[in-house]
Amino acid sequence: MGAVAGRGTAFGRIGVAMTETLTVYGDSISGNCLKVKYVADRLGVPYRWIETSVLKKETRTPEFLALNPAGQVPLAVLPDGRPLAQSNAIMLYLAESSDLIPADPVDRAHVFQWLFWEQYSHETAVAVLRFHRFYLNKADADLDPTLVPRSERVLTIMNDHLAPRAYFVAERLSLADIALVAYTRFGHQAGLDLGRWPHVRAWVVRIEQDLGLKTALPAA
Ligand SMILES: N[C@@H](CCC(=O)N[C@@H](CS)C(=O)NCC(=O)O)C(=O)O
Repeated sequence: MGAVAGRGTAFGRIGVAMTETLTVYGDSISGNCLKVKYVADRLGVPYRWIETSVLKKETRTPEFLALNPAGQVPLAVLPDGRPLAQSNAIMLYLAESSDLIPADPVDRAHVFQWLFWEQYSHETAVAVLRFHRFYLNKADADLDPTLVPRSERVLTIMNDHLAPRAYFVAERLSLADIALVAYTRFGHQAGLDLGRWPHVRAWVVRIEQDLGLKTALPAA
């Protein structure tokens, strides 16, 4: 594990007020962890990032399990010492009262709709496929045969949703875009060519620009 001071970019879009430093245990290869970083940076929330490697099993040490018995990153430790797990819960906490969560109740519920879908249907396909192919170097014959069709299906659902719009909800950047872009932007590492889903590809570039990220996508 290694600590790095987080660099909020002070966009002044009112996130959670932090008087003492927030600590984030995260692995930089993980989209779930990067979501938290993207939101904190966007909102200018200061944090200390403690790099915690999944591949080195640093989430399974007794010290880490004492903080999060689920043995998973991301994990935030709030300024008052309370731990908070689950990427989307951490994002919601950080973005409280900010423009990343719409004020309109239906728009807000639509953001939640996509956050739940991301965890249940998207992350369980695209992130797992990427991990098995790119990080575990599994041969196709050794993959769960449902992973590729499930990943293609979620990208098709996203592509259809994005065809007439620029953002997932209310035509502006929200937590729905940030949650969904985290693994989608690394789709090529899962063997998924985003050129097959052009609205998704264009949206990834748009969200990366909004977040001030250098594109992760290979040249078209
Ligand atoms: N639903 C959780 C998933 C967290 C998760 O799966 N974390 C992975 C890295 S992306 C992890 O820590 N794996 C280590 C392990 O299970 O040992 C979230 O969104 O935070």
